Amino acid sequence: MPIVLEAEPAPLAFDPARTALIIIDMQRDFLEPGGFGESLGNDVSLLAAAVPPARALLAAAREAGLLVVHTREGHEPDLSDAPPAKRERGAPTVRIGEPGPMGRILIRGEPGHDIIPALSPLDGEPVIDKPGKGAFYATGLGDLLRAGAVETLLICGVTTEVCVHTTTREANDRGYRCVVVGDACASYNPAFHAAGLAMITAQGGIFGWVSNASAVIAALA
Ligand code: C5J
Repeated sequence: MPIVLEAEPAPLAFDPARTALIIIDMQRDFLEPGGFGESLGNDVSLLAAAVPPARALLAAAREAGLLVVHTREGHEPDLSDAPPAKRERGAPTVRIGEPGPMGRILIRGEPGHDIIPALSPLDGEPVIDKPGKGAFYATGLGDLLRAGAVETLLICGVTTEVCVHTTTREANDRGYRCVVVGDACASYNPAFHAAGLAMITAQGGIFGWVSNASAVIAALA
């Protein structure tokens, strides 16, 4: 049965049985000191604001029986899936694959690659490991969503203008209705966060909708 969600630029009717919550890259490497995010010169404390709304959203999605999918950005220990263009870019204090206080930066299996404890996946919830910014590139996410006959995605996580945006754009082009849950997303740059959300709803919702955790929780109740 469709339910109606308050969203911008317009309310959206969706069927919870055909909806997935996708939580993007809420990893220690992005949210905690000593990881990939900090190596790039960012103040990682700016991402903390997204955690309570994302946690509430996750609890409501589980309660409503939605498919919950977690993603993690990271690479194989031999870096075979980390293109030189990504590894060599910029002037980080430590590069992808080098050792840091939470293990090798952005490498699967290292402590920094883990999802933060507040949003830990439950047994059985799919965790998509992705080498890129988008969650569809070089992953099984498309097959997983097709198998669940999913039509609508509720998307949150970090960072708004990078992996959340890339995934939303990929999903939009694949025909999904995408709702970005704004207060459950964050950026190291608040202006980019605001602009990232505004870009989604501009032009009548050029590639999706934006809502907030309370509105989604109310709609699912
Ligand atoms: C970045 C991400 N910002 N998860 N990754 O490199 O947004």
